[in-house]
Amino acid sequence: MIINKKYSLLAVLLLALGVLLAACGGDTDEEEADNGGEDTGDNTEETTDDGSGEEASGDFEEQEWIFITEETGEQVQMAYADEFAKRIDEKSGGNITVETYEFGGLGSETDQVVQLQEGTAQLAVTSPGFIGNTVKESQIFGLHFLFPESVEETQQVLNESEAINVDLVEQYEEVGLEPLAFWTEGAMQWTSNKPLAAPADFENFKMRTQGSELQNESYGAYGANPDGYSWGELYTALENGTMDGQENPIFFIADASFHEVQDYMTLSNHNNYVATTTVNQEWYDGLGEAERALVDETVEELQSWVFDEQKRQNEEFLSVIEETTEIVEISEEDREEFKELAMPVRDFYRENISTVDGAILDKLEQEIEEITGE
Ligand code: 6CS
Repeated sequence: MIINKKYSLLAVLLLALGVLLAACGGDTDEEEADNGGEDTGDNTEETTDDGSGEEASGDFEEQEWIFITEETGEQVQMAYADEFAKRIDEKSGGNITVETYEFGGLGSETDQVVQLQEGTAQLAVTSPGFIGNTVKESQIFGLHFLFPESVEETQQVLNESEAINVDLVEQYEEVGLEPLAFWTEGAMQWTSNKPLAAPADFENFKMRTQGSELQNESYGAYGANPDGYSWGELYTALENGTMDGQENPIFFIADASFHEVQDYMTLSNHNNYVATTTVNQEWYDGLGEAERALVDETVEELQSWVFDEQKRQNEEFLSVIEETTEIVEISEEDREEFKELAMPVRDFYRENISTVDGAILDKLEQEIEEITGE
């Protein structure tokens, strides 16, 4: 290798010039340390130890990572993946290329989970509704009125919760996946072909979900007929009446144009859309220390970046929806009724979904209480 040749040359020079070099104060060890390890070709930890990542430039072997998402264009997950790719490119001096794939580029949302497990893709943004059959416990994010109504507080819970960042993470690890960060894409709202303001409005309502058992149970509790659908087919399903309505954050409703084929949007804030930066565990564990530090550092930086990005997109897109779609508000009384109907679904989760007898939910409920003070 070029690097070894360089060292050999240096060694010959040192031997030949020994005393002269010492007299000149030439200390090769010191010089090597002074240049921050540059050009050693060795992925040593010190390259990213200062957290800047900048010194790491040129120290990484050339490689390409595949990052898949469930979204397209500039939607939040894609914006996240592209920003991740940009930062990794900069920090690795162009040696690490992250190839980002939109929804559909490598199959359906559930195909993507398999690809991540098999290592065809190294990184992905996954959603509990689609990964819920693989990591049962992740369905916890499908519970309505569990997380705080405030998106800021929800993100705080996602950042700080031990139930999520330790106990739930272990569940992913059991199936060869490593979740690196949980983040919100914003509060979810209902869109519909008739006003949805009270639980009674859901009677026999054909509600689209991502298909997890818990999501279906949550809408069943209001009297709806829920059914799982890929979002790629959802516009047509809403247009032709196969489905009556769906839930999503505002940016996604507008960008996927669901509002064009729905007459109403209820500001329900019944749940947050939680996305997870997930990687193939074997790949992650096999990374050199410097590369792993680069990934960790970048994921960490992106937590506040993506919070601002989802906020911006959700705020901007609200006015687009308002142009064509009637906005429905829920009264305090009706909201309480929704909450009451949603409570028994927590026991359904404990008894039928959880593989740890609801222990993660028990802990999470306590942590949420501590953060919100309610
Ligand atoms: O509703 C869905 O299926 C999609 N919603 C969002 C916010 N992201 C991707 C997901 O597939």
